[in-house]
Amino acid sequence: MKRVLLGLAAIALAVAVPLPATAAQTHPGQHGGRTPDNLRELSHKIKVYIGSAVAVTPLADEEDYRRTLNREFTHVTAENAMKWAEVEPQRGQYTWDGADAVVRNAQRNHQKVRGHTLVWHNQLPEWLTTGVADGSIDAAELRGILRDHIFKEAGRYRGKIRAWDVVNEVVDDEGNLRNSIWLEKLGPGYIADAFRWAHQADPHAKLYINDYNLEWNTAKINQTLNIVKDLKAKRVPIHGIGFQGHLGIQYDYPADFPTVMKQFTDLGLEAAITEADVRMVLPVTPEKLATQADYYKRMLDTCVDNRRCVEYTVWSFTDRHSWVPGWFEGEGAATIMDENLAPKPAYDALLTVRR
Ligand code: 9MR
Repeated sequence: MKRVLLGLAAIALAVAVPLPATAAQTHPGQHGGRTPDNLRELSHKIKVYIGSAVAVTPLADEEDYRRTLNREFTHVTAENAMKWAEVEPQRGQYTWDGADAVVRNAQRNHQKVRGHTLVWHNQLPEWLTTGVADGSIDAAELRGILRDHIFKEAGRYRGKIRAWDVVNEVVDDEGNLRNSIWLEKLGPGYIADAFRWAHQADPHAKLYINDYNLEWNTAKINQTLNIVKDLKAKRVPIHGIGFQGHLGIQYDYPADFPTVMKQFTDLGLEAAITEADVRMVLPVTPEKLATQADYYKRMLDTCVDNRRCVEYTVWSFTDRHSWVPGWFEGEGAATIMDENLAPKPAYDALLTVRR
């Protein structure tokens, strides 16, 4: 039905005949208003950016993937293309092609961009981790390397990135600062340094701290709140809190999430759900898809109900390209569209969300 309507709309536009109002009002929404035809329309209606992670290869090679991405979303995040190992695989040799392609496609399609990510413990280039491990890169040099990296990358995309994940996953599940080369060699001050450098490199970008399990893990929540308070007390430029939103229906929905989000936004931060997906133990059943739809919708409700939550990004929009099956044995089907890009119940549930 939706596709028929879209087809009709395209024909109507082509011959410059306005669609009769009734044709657009065939799906009454739950609060009486018309249900949006797609996520882009929803995004405008609820005034929350709706984003997706983008993978570079399908963006280049798969016409239907590209078309769906550009029709449905008002925000994008490069799933891997902006990570350090991708952009500087050999020391001093930069490969921006993938990241550039994501940004260029976004600009052409009026999508905002989340930069992901400047400082992380994963997907670091081999030359860097090896150099630190064998001692050929000492702490002073490492600090300079991190600074250069942030200035290079955030500087390259200056003015083109709405928000940067400056630091990603810097707290572990026990609530300690994560043990990484950054903490070990540079001490906890690397976090403030990273935000200051990113701000100098791109003064208008919103600068985020981003993490997983932050929707519910109390130890992680408290440590992250402390980091934010400490940075704010030191007048370090931090503007946003990113909740990755990687959920699974075999676990209870994190019902405290709205309260947790408020704890952060009460500190003056804006909020985003940055990597939403909802995995399940296979096989797929209608009941599991219904639960998944409910989890996706509740996350978006949480964002819409908090005035400071500005973005809801899914970590890929199709089961054809999702990190989940490769990481969790026997699990999958975590996204809002199936392998053929057919909308799943989760997609339809998102369209019913209202402010
Ligand atoms: O989806 C990404 C996958 O393709 C990569 O192999 C993986 C490598 O660590 O990273 C995945 O994305 C992660 C994101 O960058 C940070 N939060 C967790 C995401 C899922 O692992």
